[in-house]
Amino acid sequence: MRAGTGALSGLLSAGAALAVAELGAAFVRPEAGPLTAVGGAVIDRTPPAVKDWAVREFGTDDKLMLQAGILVLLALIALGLGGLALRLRRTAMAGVFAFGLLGAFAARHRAGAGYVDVLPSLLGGVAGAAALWWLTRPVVAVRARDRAFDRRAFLIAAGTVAAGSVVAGTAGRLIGNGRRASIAAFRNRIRLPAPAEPAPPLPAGVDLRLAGLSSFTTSNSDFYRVDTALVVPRVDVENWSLRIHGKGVRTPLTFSYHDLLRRPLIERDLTLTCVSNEVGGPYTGTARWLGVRLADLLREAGVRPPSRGGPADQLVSRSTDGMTIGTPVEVVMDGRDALLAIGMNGEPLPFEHGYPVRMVVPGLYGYVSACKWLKDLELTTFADYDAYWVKRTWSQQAPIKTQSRIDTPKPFARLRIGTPVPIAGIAWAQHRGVSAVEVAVDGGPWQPARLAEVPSTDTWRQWVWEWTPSTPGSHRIEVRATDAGGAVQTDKRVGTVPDGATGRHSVVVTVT
Ligand SMILES: Nc1nc2c(c(=O)[nH]1)N[C@H]1C(S)=C(S)[C@@H](COP(=O)(O)O)O[C@H]1N2
Ligand SMILES: [Mo]
Repeated sequence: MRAGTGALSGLLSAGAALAVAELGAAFVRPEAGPLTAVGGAVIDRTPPAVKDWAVREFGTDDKLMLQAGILVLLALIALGLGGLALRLRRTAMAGVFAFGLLGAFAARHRAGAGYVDVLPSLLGGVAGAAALWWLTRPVVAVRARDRAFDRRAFLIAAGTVAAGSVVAGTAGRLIGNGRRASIAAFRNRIRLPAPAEPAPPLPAGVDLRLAGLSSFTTSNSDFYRVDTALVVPRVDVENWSLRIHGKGVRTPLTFSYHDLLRRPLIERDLTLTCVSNEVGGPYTGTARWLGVRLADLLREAGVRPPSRGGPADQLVSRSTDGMTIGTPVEVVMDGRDALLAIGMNGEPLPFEHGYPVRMVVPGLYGYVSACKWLKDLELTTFADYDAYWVKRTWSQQAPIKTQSRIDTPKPFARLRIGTPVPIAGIAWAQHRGVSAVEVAVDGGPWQPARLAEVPSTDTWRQWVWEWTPSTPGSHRIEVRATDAGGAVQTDKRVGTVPDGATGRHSVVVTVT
């Protein structure tokens, strides 16, 4: 009975603390909520190998798992503090408040946080401690005055705290959702201008249209998502601007969203790939991006590339959620289609993919080029500054490595002897281009695959090779690509850290 009272008091107090804090965060900003702030701090401190494992194991649900983990841990601690409160009430109250302090500390150290960001967690801590004080009153009264336990008083306190938490939590949700909905409504009303330079029409043969083969263009809903954001930022463009400044900038520039929309826009089909993609993995996609040529903006700001005497060799992009990404200035200004993208497959960037503005640079992995929710571009040097992932053991420079993937047949597919089947997939070596793909069965001779058309060297390329199985049993099908420079994709297996996986994808099938 007593233990139950303590446990329930602990849980209810923790619930009250969280609910009040989340209500406060609805007024301050979503990132100031303790769950988001602490979760973000955990993500930033997670060793790359563990992060890689989580992305692999849980995919896009990795963040959900993290928050569930934090909640379970909090519940366990709350149970402990509730028990403690029966004997050491003040200590337990201080314990609850300490968690408020922890949340406040995490919130204060999030990117872009101000002093107000500590308020939600502090208020939550006070509310939690007060709830614990009230809930444990009947128990304390028993000890102090040798009276029977006042069950009625406890139930009233418990009911009130629970109801209050639900009201506060719901109000926080509603306010937050209202703000998110109004930003979504704004995004829905945006009419993207026609491009000054439309994408070259896709050649008729870009898509082999085979069952099981990735389509040439990836829809926005199918496009992979990799980022550290616990809540997908919903940027209010009326309070947003993009700044260009730093070393070697003659004229610092600031653009509003509308400034960018008014500029000449170019449209390009580009393939984006994540460095965390394992051999054969899913973290790559191709979209038609609409945006401003980044090199034009840099030239307007007076930036020169290092090869023409510019003092800055690194362009650091910063997002509204505190991500930093470092890209070689030389690459951005070498004439390739490096974009500040505002459109993706005919619509404003989806929130998940960086609305209102993101970078896309053909030929580089996303973590060194593709900053989403962009708000700041700073010219600096690689010697002076390490961006987010570089501080976490990834390489400063990371051009795309040549890769190929078998999309069909799937592993362990059953094939019929004597019946031809298409072996098909995609290969990529952005900005160099793919010039050949070959397939080998059971380590036999390499057979040339037929390549689909491509609009440029900046996209992946579909390929197909027809195979007629002639012997029953298990067979291993392997693929390799050759880039336009004639370099054959290596079979040497390396992991994703520090600059991208290598090795060859293969699929084992059963022939009967
Ligand atoms: N703000 C922000 N931008 C980011 C990231 C991030 O974590 N935060 N991740 C980068 C990485 S690692 C990749 S691979 C691409 C993925 O872009 P996508 O989610 O639109 O596919 O975004 C890049 N831009
Ligand atoms: Mo990535």
